[in-house]
This record gives sequence, structure tokens and C-alpha cells, in this order.
Amino acid sequence: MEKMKTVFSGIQPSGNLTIGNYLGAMKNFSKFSEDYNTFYCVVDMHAITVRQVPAELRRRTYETLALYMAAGLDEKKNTLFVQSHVPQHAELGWILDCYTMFGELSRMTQFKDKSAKNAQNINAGLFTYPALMAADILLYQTDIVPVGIDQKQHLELARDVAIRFNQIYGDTFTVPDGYISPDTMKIMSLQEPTAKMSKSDPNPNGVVYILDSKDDIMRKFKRAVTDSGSEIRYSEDKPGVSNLMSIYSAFSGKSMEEIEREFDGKGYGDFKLAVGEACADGLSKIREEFAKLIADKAHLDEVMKCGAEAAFYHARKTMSKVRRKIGFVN
Ligand code: AQP
Repeated sequence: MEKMKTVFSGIQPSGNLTIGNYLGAMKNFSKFSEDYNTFYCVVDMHAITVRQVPAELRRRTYETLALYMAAGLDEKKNTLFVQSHVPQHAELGWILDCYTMFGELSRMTQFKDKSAKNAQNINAGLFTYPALMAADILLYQTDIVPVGIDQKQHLELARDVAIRFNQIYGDTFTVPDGYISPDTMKIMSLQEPTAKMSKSDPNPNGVVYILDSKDDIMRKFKRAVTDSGSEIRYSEDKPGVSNLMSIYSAFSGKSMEEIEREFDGKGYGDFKLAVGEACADGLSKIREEFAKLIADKAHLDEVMKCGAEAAFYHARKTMSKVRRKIGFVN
């Protein structure tokens, strides 16, 4: 019988999760639950590359786990865990630092973006973030990594590091492939449609959070920046409208052609209301589930604990192989 393939992905508890995180990554996670060995991680160690308020980081770690579950990840079918609970992430992260080149890390666009935004705190962790991400993925001998397109460069680096290590020491790591959903590759800010929608964006009007109330969602879509002209058409020269169309398509299941037909002859006002409605409807069930889950801390603690134990088992296996290969005394 063919061995079950492994899926790994993670989200940082670095802010309230957005519809970018949901449509670009989280929504795809449950597709793999039945037929793959799945590991979904709350990557709190990545979050501290940017300064966090400790109590908020702790709260968001629980919330991110609860959101995974509210978005359809059953803890019995998926390994759900917190990165810092499995010490092998840090251990392999350090080792892979020694197999990742300064030049490679210097080319990462996320490092450039985040150092521009956090000029007073360009720390070494921010720079070596992709080596830790490679460790997260390679620890579980991952075949597939569902992520948004903004993570493609980091994923390619993880592949390069795995290939490099395997060339030096013989087969050690599975070389992972990305899974990037073609229709929701990158959701952009509603206020600045040429910039990615990000949970750490200081302007909350450009960002729709998964847990926003319907009123807030409608208000944000009503105020969304559109383009000159009045046509609802998907095209590169209409970044605002195209972004809204992608969001509408993701929540309604309609194709771009269907959307263009539906709003033929109608104005931006009607269109924005429809996008807001579709988004609020699409998120309402998650919000309801989330409210139940977050009220039961003891259950979330239990899920984290069981998840960490299951992840630890696999991570330890890979680490014992890595330690032997590089010559550490057992
Ligand atoms: N706007 C987006 N469109 C599509 N996918 C997105 N992702 C994030 N934003 C969008 C995907 O969400 C997953 C988790 O991301 P992350 O938390 O690990 O880091 P990130 O990419 O840096 O996300 P944010 O929201 O921009 O966080 P901050 O503001 O803290 O940097 C990834 O799969 C990512 O592709």
C-alpha cells in the first residue's frame, strides 16, 4: 500500500487573522484532512520576529487554534499544535541556519518588506525566519505545503535547503511541493489594492478580519477603494475591482465571467454591497463555531497537548536521523 502523504502548514499568531489568511491558506487546509497525514501549526516562534505584547500573543495563540477548528479542522483527523511546544523546531532551525546562505536570505522579499516596516528592530530572527520555516516543514517529511503565493519564495528556499542537505548526507528530507490555490493566491488591502492584506497592517479599514462583525464587514467593503471608470471587470489595470471580484468569487463560488455578467450595467455601490454580504455570510458559521470553542479553554489546552505529543513523535524521528547524519554524538 502506498504511504500516506504528509501536509504541513502554519499561521503566525501575530495579529487577528484576516480573510487573506483564510482564503489564501486556511480554507484549503481541510481539503487534505481525509487522505493525508496533516500537521497544522500555530507558529508562535515566527511571531516573535516582530515585537509582540506577551498577553496578546498568548491570547492569539489560543484564538488561532480555535479558528483552525472553527474553519473545519477536526482535531481527531489533523495534528493541531503550537510550534514552541515541540522543541525540535528550534533545534532543526539552528542546524538549517548552517546550511542556508547569507545571500539566499538577503534576497527574501518578506525580509526586505518587514525590515522596512520595523526599522528599529531588524533582528537576526527576522533574517533567518525562512530557515526556521524550512525546519517546520522538513521535520515532518512534508510532501505538500498549502500556502498563499506570498510564501512561495520561502517555500522554494525550503526545497533548496532540503536538496542541498540530501546531496551532502544522502536522502534525509522529503523535498516538499507548495499547494497554492489558483483563485485566491493573494488578497489585497481594501484601502491600498496594490499591497497585500496583512494582519499587522496598522490601517484596520483595509483589512477584513475573520472575526469582524457583519456591520464592520459591510462598512469596510462600502469604503473599499475602487478604480476609475464604473465597469466591474477583472483586469490588471483595475486592481481594486479585481481584488473585490476575487473575494466575491471565493465566497460565492461564482466565476469571474459570471460576476461580470451579474453586475453588467450596475455600479460599484451595488457590487460592494454584494461582496460584503457574501463575505459576511461565508464567515458567519466560522464565527459561531469560534465563539463556542474559545469559551472552552480546557478543551483547547487538551487539543494543544495531544497535538504536541503527536508532532513530537514524528519530529523526534527526523531529528535522530539528522543528528546521526551530521555527526552529533547520540
Ligand atoms: N493577503 C493574503 N492573501 C493570500 N494569502 C495570504 N496569507 C497571508 N496573507 C495573505 C497566507 O496566510 C498564511 C499565513 O501567513 P503567516 O501568518 O504565516 O504570515 P504572513 O504571510 O506574513 O501573513 P500576514 O497576515 O501578512 O501576517 P503579518 O502581518 O504578521 O506578516 C500563509 O500561507 C500566507 O501565504
